[in-house]
Amino acid sequence: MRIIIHVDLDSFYASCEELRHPELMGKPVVVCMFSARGNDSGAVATANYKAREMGIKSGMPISFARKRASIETAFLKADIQHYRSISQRIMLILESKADKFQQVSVDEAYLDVSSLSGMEKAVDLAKEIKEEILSSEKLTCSIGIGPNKLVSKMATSFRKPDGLTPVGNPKEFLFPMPVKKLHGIGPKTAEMLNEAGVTTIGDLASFDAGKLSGIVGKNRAVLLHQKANGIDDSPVEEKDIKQISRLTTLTDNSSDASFIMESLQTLAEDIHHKLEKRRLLCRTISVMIIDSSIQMHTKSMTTEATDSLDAIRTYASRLLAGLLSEKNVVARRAGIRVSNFEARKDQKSLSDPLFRR
Ligand code: DCP
Ligand code: MG
Repeated sequence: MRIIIHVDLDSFYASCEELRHPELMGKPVVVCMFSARGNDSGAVATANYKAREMGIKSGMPISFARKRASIETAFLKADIQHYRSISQRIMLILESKADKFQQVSVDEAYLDVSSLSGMEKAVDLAKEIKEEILSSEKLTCSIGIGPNKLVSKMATSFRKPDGLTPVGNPKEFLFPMPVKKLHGIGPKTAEMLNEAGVTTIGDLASFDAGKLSGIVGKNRAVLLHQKANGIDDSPVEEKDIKQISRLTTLTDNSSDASFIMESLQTLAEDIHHKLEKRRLLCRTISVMIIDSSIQMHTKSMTTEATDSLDAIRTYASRLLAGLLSEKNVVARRAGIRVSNFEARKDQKSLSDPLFRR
């Protein structure tokens, strides 16, 4: 049985803007993608929850949103690069918690955490993730947990913002919902199904296969039947990685190499395990320091290909000492990154599970 966690940040672009413009806190905020034509031509990228209460939402023309907005509503131009850099730091946190990790958009990712064996442990991990994102980036997210990607994503949408929804029994969770809530069913299909008497996902799950094929075509009918029954075998797909990074927040701000290195020990272990699991050797090792103004400082070295824990620790320690002596920085967060990978050339032996297969 798999356990999949789905994470989605709350009103992401708008929350990023609230953070750097504290005067916006508590006010409706609309982040816009203005088109080149100027004026109010363009679409709403997102709105914070306050602005959503007035019916403003993603994709809506900015001119529509202006008509619905109260006088105190702030309309801001989207700054994608800014959101992306925040997203990258959060994705690093998420990736470090998963057996397998797949980012699916700027603010959304799946984590396969099946090795945790048990929903309770997955819920604990989800709480830890929420706390870590809140303490390091001051952002909230919503999390869904289920046996597959479909159910975990629907669980995330179930309670937002700042939600945490574990689903142990997908049928019990899905069946009472209106059929239009099932991912992959657009308004048109929902309408046709409603006309055929299918109003809930439960109705769809037990709807006659022949009749369903008549409405949506044979291939889609099979897929929709599976989805309605909470079945989804699609894997969490890790992309080919270019680097592995781990970052941690220090218990105290510091410029003391041995104090910072203590925190880096577990990160080095994490990276070593990840390299082993992926059968990779790295040639470049970097140490990162983030100071209290979120400025990142790094120092790197390239060496013979390795996955050894000792080597990673030794190089990290050397790089850290070098970085601190070159720059007068006080670290708030610190991390290690390895890159420049090559595949491990294993001796095939009979005890090697890949060889046995
Ligand atoms: N986005 C966009 N245009 C859209 C939808 C989204 O530019 N039509 C951008 C802005 C969002 C970000 O992508 O902040 C993430 O999309 P989500 O669908 O997750 O929306 P939010 O994070 O804004 O809100 P929610 O709290 O519902 O997740
Ligand atoms: Mg979101």
